[in-house]
Amino acid sequence: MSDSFFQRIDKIRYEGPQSENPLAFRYYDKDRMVLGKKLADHLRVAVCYWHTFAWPGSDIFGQGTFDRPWFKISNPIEAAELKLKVAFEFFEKLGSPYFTFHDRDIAPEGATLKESHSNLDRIIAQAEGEMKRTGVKLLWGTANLFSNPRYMSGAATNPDPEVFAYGAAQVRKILDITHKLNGENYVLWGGREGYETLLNTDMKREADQLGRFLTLVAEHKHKIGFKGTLLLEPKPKEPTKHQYDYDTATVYAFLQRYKLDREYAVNIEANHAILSGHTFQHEVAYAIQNGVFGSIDMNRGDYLLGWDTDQFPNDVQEIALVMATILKGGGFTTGGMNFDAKLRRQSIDPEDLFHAHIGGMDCLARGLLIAEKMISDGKLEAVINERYAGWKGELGQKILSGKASLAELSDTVLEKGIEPKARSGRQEYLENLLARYF
Ligand code: XUL
Ligand code: CO
Repeated sequence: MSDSFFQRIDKIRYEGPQSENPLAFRYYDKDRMVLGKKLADHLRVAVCYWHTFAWPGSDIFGQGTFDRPWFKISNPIEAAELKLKVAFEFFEKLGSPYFTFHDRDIAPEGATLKESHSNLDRIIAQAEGEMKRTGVKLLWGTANLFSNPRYMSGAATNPDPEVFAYGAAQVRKILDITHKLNGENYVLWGGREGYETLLNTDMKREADQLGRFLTLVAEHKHKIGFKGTLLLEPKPKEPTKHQYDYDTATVYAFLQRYKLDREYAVNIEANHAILSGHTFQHEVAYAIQNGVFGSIDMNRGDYLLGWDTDQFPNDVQEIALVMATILKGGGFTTGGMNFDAKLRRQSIDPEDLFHAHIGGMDCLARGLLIAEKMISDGKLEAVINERYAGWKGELGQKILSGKASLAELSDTVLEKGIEPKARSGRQEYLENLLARYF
């Protein structure tokens, strides 16, 4: 492929931590066995289409900075075809087992929905060929229900039912396509399902509309026999001032209220977690403990900025804690680690896309290997077990099993003269213990 976009780059290989080669993996050793499973099968890495190939490097103050040949082609179908070729060249050279896309990233929107559908059919036929040729699989598909002006007041939560129906038509099409491509999940992110002001918003009505929409999607999933997982992606704000899918706890309560908690799991994004005032690990742990953990949108935010900067992850300690939480929860089933991450707009060279993903994959691999050590030696776990040990005793069991009333507990405390002794939470000891793994 001498005329290829990434012609200066060969297939990225694992060379080990000593390597000085910036275009090699130092930790992502895909076949290495970790707790009985290959490293790559733990991480299930995906490259996203939108930031990597569709975004031109623009921001609210400036135009695109990336010089990509497909941005210069005036025929949008031809541009999509070139973009597809380059995307698969990238997945292949990087060695990412999965990719993810929105309908409008992969094929251009037409003048009518019919035209948009036929554009998709044409490009998806080629994507199928590329997937077969390379063995790269689809982690999830999704619909863009937020860019077109018709969605400015939301899709499912729009005051106009015609917009709801249009969004439903878009989701039906891309869910069918995701099924056809053997996608392992389908994602719904409520891009503009929220509000700017309650002066013009009936929040209760909008929640019912969203519940209806998600029910229709679940029904369609079963009708077509799609076996993948439906995922909702929480985010507290941006683009709207208040998004309804605020965080995992909010989404879980919503799902229960509309009897959808068995139909949907969550796709947790690291940057969205911190925007909602939680740590990334908190969101993952909350989802696991409630049985709705699905997948990860892997990136990082900037603690000084209040918006979604979508940077590539580089904090090994954070990833190790998250990986340990995921491993203890049983690991991914259909989910994986999708890099919903983008270059900085000054990183204009094709190589920068590789540096970003190589660094991200190495960070995940390193975090996984550290999590393996944490879990295998069990030192952190032992402190937690010891801290709650009282609940295994007679009193603890009596309380938990519901066998003691409030009055009986009161009598017990008074009769036995119970005066609890405070015990240290040992946070600094534990932080020092944690530091030893790095
Ligand atoms: C936006 C975001 C989306 C979803 C898919 O913040 O994360 O790209 O992941 O629509
Ligand atoms: Co995301």
